[in-house]
Amino acid sequence: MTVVKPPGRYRNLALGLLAAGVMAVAGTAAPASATATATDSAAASDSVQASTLGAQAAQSGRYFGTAVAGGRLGDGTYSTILNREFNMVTPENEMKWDTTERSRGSFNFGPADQIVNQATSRGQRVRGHTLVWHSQLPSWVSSIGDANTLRSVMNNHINGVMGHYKGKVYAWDVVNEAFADGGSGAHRPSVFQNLLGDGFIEEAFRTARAADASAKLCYNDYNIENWTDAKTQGVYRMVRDFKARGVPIDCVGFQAHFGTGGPPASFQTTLSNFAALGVDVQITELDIAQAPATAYANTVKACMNVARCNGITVWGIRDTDSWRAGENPLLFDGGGNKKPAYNSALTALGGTPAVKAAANTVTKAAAKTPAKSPASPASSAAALPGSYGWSSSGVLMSPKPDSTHNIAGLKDPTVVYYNGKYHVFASVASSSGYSLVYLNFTDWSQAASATHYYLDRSAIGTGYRAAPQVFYFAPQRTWYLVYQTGNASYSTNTDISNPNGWSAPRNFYSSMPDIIKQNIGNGYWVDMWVICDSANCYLFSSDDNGHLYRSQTTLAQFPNGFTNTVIAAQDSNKYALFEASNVYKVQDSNQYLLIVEAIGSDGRRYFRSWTSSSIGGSWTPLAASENNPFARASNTTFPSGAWTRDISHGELIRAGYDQTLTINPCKMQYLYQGMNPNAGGDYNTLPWRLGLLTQTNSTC
Ligand code: 9MR
Repeated sequence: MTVVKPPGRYRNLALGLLAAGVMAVAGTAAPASATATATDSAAASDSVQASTLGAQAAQSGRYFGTAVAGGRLGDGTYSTILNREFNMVTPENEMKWDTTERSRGSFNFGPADQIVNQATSRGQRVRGHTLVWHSQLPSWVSSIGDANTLRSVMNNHINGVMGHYKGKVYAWDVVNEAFADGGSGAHRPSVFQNLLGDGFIEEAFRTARAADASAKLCYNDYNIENWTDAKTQGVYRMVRDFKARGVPIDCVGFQAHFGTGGPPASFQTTLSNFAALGVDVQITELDIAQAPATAYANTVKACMNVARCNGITVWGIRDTDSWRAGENPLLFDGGGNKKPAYNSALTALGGTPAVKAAANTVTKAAAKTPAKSPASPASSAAALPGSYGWSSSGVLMSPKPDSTHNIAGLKDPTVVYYNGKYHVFASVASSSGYSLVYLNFTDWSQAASATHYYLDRSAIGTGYRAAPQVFYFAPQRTWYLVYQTGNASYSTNTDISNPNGWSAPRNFYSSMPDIIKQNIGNGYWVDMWVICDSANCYLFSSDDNGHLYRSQTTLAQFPNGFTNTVIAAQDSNKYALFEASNVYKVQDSNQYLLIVEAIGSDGRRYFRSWTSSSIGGSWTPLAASENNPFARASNTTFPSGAWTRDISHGELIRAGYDQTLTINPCKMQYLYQGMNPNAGGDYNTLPWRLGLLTQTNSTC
């Protein structure tokens, strides 16, 4: 093969020495140390003892939000608590129809923009509240007398408001409080119901989906927390019907305006019954008369015990901010002091009240204690645990040099299970450079005997091609192989099992994005990774200089249009956030998992992990330190012999094979590269081999 010697990390002598375990270099190069990692960008990464509601909720992939009144943002006590405690914000009144479209066709977004802009700039997400509601509705709407006019007015309102906030709102309360109180289980009378009939809710959701496909669409109501109530049952029947008929609905909001007794005993049952329909459930407007600590704890626990209950919002910050101020129903008193209910809510979220342990006082000893599993019982089984154990296979795949391919290392595997076979693509490395290889087999026991097909014989051609990622892009019914060539490149194929079917390389970018040029320093642009949600595709890459980048395009434009390149994560210690990042969707949850390869204080490769409820972040440490790593030799057993001390570049085995990169969080498996710890010399000739980790501490 004709190989152009690759630029980049593959000629990085220092890294070669590090990989070979030359500790003098590792020491002077100051790789990640346990304390640096725990106190750095991954602050409190080892601890479940977060000191704020938002940080604690994030430990289990949830959010903790509050209603915000724009008029109070100038109040220092208010905004201090807001920005310290909460990572989701609901404008209390500013997105309602009587503010956003007071007269027909004339939209006013000023008040809500103020809240949204402040929240976004602080990394808080936004719940949109609300689009179609009988209350706080201008009289020009409630006095409309014919169905066609109202239909067009309703759809125009949804399009106008959602269009303005497109991409900026996590979830919309599309329709609010449409069901009647009492025993009927029917819709309540309203101008929408009276003129458009039962179908107005469905129409609103369909319009909303088309207006912003990136927002979750919720139905929101009060007095639907008690399972046997007629109103609860009415809403349940509607959601079941919507799911059965494909009407777009993603979540149900339970307002949870409770009396002193707190939630009904059946609240958790209600949440899990709705979740079982295939929607997220959220507590959207929580307040409890007199705020008894136990009542708050019971409410939070009900959510924590349901995997798809992915967030809690309280309806205001201080008692004096509440619409029920006379009942002192919130977590902070009028002076902004934490009430007993605050500590009980924080504890129920899985942490310890700040009085006992604050994140900023995490000690070295505390940082060495592995985190306990964040959420609790069996019903949360789908959530990822906060610490990991693995068992490794022996070497499963080794290079198979032939007369024209002199190979030293088999590296960087990507894998899908499709049509009864594992399909593995990997880099092959030698002193002359890098190219790609493909093999398939039905079972791991067959991996060693699989034929290696060198992809430089396809239209992919010769030259620097490395670090592949394969997935099926369902919208185009096409397989994509993403890899690095100095640029981020891809080839396509309609048949994954045909190694000759791959197209010639094409680039995702015309050239390296400016933000990468500005931050890459002496690093190298490597390890491109694509993942898509229902609206967008994202292209991640690393620079071996402490930065993880993310670009974005729409699902419709993919593979073109990757712009908006941003720094998705960074660490001042480049070895702590090095390369080989993977992002996955966690099945049946709202979580995404990010893992990034780091170089430890022993000079060996290992993985750190974070979670987020969206691909765009922000990323919360999961198992993210040397002492509590995602995958490292130190949390791996080697029943057939410790053949490697590096757990390096690879991929989790996915639940499917499409562009969503979905993983099943139960008994995870990770295909990785490792090598003989005694090997050394030129980085390109290191003897990398492939092995498989299987999770040993799975709770499901
Ligand atoms: O908290 C809101 C209050 O400031 C408004 O005056 C009131 C007007 O109806 O709406 C309150 O918020 C409501 C929310 O939008 C929907 N669920 C019930 C909430 C409490 O009334």
